[in-house]
Amino acid sequence: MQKNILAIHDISCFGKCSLTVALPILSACGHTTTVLPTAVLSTHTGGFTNYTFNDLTTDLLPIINHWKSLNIKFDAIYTGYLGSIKQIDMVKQIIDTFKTPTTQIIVDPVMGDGGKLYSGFDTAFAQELATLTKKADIIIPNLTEASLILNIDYPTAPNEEYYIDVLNKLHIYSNASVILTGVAKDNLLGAGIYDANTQTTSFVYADKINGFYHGTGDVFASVLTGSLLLDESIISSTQIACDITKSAIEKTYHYKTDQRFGVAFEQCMPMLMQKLKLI
Ligand code: PXL
Repeated sequence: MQKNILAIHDISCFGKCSLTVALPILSACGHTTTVLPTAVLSTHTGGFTNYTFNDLTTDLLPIINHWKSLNIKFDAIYTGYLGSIKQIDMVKQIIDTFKTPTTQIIVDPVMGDGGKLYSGFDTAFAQELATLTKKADIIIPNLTEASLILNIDYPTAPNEEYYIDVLNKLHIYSNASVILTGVAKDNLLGAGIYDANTQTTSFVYADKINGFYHGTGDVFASVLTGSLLLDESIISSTQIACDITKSAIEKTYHYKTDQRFGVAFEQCMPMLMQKLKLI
């Protein structure tokens, strides 16, 4: 039986992030994806100027009211970039409306990277988005988002002890399982995992590839979601997400494209399907 995943993110028309990444990746995993676009932008906000931004907040309730009349059910709700504080509140209502005992709530609290908030967001937005993690079964923050959620300084030289402390604190705050991305160790880059079901902490890594590209967080979170919904374990899903993200960065690094244009994740879809034993 195909799983139906509700993906709530923006559409950045150019630049490969959010829905233009989530939809093809979840499809490659064999899932049905229902989309709820939060905003339409000409590009994402990372490094571009003069981008258009059309907020779709007023469309959200009519769309979900139509779905309610059709009795549509979701196996997972996967949220990413939200455009305003008002939308965060609406997404909480949408989760309350559609969550069944088997619906997995996966929240990527998209608000910043490299120690800085993304363009257009302020600390009031960050504080409100932090509270959305309390509705989640699984959260996928990077270190910047973790610092904002916990209201702590962005670390200069974090070590494993630091990551374990942050994972524990994020779990205590949200009550969710936590996948902390951007965890570095020697020449490796990966993620820390706090599994709320087993109450255990683990780390998975892939080789670190030089270069910073936009949209890698969305590739990671979408692969993770697609894999979890195929009943892969949290550790195996996180390892697959690390491997696919690393491989997409590696391909892009060789192409020498503008870092704002996103990663060549499309070319890693056969590898993803192999890892998930779909082909
Ligand atoms: O990749 C996260 C993301 C999603 N959507 C928009 C963004 C960003 C990051 O910059 O600007 C519009």
